[in-house]
Amino acid sequence: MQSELRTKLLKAFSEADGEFISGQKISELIGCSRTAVWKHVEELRKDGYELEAVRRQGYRITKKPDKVSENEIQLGLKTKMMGRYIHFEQIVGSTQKIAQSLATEGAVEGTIVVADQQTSGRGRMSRSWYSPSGTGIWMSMIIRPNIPIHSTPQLTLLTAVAVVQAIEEETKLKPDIKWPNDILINGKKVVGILTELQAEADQVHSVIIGTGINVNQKLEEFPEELQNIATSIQIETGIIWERALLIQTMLLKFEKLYLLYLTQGFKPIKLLWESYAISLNKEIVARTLNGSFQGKAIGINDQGVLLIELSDGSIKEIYSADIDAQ
Ligand code: BT5
Repeated sequence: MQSELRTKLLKAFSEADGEFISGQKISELIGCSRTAVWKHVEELRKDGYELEAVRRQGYRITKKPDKVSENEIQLGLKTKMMGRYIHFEQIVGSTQKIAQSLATEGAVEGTIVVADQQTSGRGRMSRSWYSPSGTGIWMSMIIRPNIPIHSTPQLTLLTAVAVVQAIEEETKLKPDIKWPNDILINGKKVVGILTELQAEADQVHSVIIGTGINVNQKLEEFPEELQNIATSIQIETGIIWERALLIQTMLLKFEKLYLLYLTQGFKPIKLLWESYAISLNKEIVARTLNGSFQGKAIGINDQGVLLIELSDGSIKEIYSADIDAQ
């Protein structure tokens, strides 16, 4: 955890939104002497921040380091709830696991766990998620919606919409969503989402939503087996992106959609999701634990379940599967 003073200092810069704040004002806001302000500014510089200091105007931050620790995520974060408590670690096994224990210990809704690197990042069905250092967003969010267990898959779809909106807004790329949890750019996977639950009877205690976003990897940096199926935002744009900024935008989009969901239900989210979905109205094969089903993907129902029209005209509901296009 960072010191309380630093949190206050970054909050002050965040509220100034790129404008100068005088040393005097900072010292009042954070309650320390002007010499102490100068010392803290120097510490920020050591951590890779670039600050401009102008006499009689004060200080402003001109560049943040591409790190994903509390400071970088907090500075400029515009949410009310999401990411207001950040648990950052440089290297972890899986952010999901840490989030699970924090949730059990009573972490507040909106808590996020972020790591620079995961050594055993997880996909669905015990698959692994490649999560190298310094290049991606490996994050788990804890939320506590008052919804029945069977509605929780909707949150995976909601998260997918939030991530697509964030990538679109920041990079101008146009990602697609492949049901249920893949986000693709030019047919290759750039994001994976893993939703896990803590529940009892039909009572959801917490939902842990893990999001892995490939941001700055180069193609040759992916393991060979992923090179044909994975991509990163940098590969698609040729530009290095600031991960913390993408996290902030994603958290803001998520928060807006989540509030919409809590007040108006899944309908508005469903419409948005459908506008980004690529697998709809196409012949697909859904590989599930109970076998494969081939047919036309005709949509999702109000629970977020995929509906496939089989060749005999019957409709099959698919709760969890891998989808291949025909
Ligand atoms: C997913 O699973 O796509 C969910 C991935 C969720 C990862 C996040 S990171 C933060 C949080 N902490 C965790 O431990 N997990 C979550 P699934 O649909 O099962 O896809 C897994 C498959 O995607 C693998 O079998 C690989 O084929 C492929 N894959 C693995 N790493 C990848 C990467 N970095 N980029 C693209 N594809 C990848």
